[in-house]
Amino acid sequence: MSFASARGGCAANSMISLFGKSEPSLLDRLKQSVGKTRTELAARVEQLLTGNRPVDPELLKELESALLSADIGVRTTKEVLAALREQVNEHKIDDAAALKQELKRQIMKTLAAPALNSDGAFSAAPGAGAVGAPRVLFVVGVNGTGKTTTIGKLANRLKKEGASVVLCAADTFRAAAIEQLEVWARRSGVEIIKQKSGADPSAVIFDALSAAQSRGADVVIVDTAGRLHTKSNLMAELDKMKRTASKVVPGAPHDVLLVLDATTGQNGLNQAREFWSHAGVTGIVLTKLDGTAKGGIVVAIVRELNLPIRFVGTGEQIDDLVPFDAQTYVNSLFD
Ligand SMILES: Nc1nc2c(ncn2[C@@H]2O[C@H](COP(=O)(O)OP(=O)(O)OP(=O)(O)O)[C@@H](O)[C@H]2O)c(=O)[nH]1
Ligand SMILES: [Mg+2]
Repeated sequence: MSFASARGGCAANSMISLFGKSEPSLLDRLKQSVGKTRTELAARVEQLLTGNRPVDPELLKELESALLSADIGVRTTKEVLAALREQVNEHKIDDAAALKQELKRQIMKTLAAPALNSDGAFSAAPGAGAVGAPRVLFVVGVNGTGKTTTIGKLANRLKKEGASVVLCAADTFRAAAIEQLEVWARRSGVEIIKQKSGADPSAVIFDALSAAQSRGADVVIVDTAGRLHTKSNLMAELDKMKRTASKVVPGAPHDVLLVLDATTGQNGLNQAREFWSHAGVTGIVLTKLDGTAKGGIVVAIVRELNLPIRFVGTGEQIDDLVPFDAQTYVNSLFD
């Protein structure tokens, strides 16, 4: 069966495995990428929980400050601590090992929430677009978070899984943005649709989706210009781009991935909030996790925005993109 006749089905399979939880070697890399956070957070927790210290209010207070400093977020930290205090008071936890187990369980519970959420707006289940139409993925975020790099990595993964991918160069604003995407298209061996720098991004999207549609492509990934979440005219532009996409491919975009730079910590939360309300973000890619001790932001994003983390960027190379897995993340932080 050719790709053309398999499209829809092929895209669905690719996306499912992309968003799935396989690839043990990649999971190991997730562990590696949270190394700095682990050193910061787990070392402090470890210090607190060894040496037969009694599990008392003072210890819980210190644990609270360790969680806050890893950017797990005020709200999540409060909730986790309240749950721990309750269990301590009820004498269900009386030693450090039990406390650590419960801490992991509570964080895991928070991270698992969006996956369990039946609200379609948030669960963003990776189904395919209509059979016969390409699945359309928008990649959005503020300047320099790693959007284009992530697109290159993602295109490479999808291509390897047998999908035919078209990249859409809808960042017509930043100098050399189109050339940068072209380099990634060449590296991963996928097609790119572009216009001149300065062109209307919606016009490029129209072209790219029409071309992808007529060529029977499985997936179109749209690179968008970096924009500040506080600039309402730029957020409105995103909306126009989405409307254009849906005119060519009904239901598009099927996914809107927000790329957040993990090193920006809590500011990422504000960005995510604005992009969610203006651009209908369906999932997060958290980049540069390799460069931060604030990897706890993962928990804050999921808890406060109820958005799933789809991928984690673990470096600048083409293979440095790991499907996010909550259990592995928690284990890698504390084990
Ligand atoms: N360490 C590390 N660096 C990354 C990662 N992802 C992207 N980068 C780097 O971040 C820088 C910016 O990446 P781009 O992909 O150009 O970011 P962008 O969001 O497309 O930028 P604009 O289009 O200008 O808004 C580059 O130097 C990338 O190599 C990652 O996961 N880890
Ligand atoms: Mg870019």
